[in-house]
Amino acid sequence: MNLLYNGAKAMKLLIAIIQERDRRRVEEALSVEGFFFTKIASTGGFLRDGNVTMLLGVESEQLEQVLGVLRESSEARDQYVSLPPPDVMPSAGLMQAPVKVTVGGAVVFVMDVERFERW
Ligand code: 2BA
Repeated sequence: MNLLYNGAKAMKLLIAIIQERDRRRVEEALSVEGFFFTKIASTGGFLRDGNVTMLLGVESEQLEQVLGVLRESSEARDQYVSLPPPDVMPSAGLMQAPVKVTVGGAVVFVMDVERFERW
């Protein structure tokens, strides 16, 4: 990898939300490919499960490569959730059927980086 700092090359910032179960595989794959990343422990607002949010600064020309690494190392899964949560609506019914939701893969936001400094 040839990451030039201090605004020498156009960069993208990815915010990638990864399922906790894929975390290790994603980290290893990114490291093998030489990508820098920062992990933030996070929680999905809907399922309230732990996930991990990664910040990745990459050269613009590496965007498809890093997306490919994320795609190959994380997988979508079905999870079941009871709606509404019993603590929110205790009288909603005793035997409410769980609802199936498909959780990524990864959820990735890609942004242009106006300027990058490192010292
Ligand atoms: P959660 O909020 O726990 O959502 C888990 C999964 O539940 C979502 O999978 C989606 O399939 C479903 N889901 C979420 N909100 C829903 C709703 N209001 N109604 C019906 N189904 C809903 P993903 O879309 O793969 O999202 C995985 C995780 O990525 C989310 O966990 C959340 O932490 C994050 N995320 C997804 N979209 C986001 C967004 N637009 N902004 C910020 N974070 C997002």
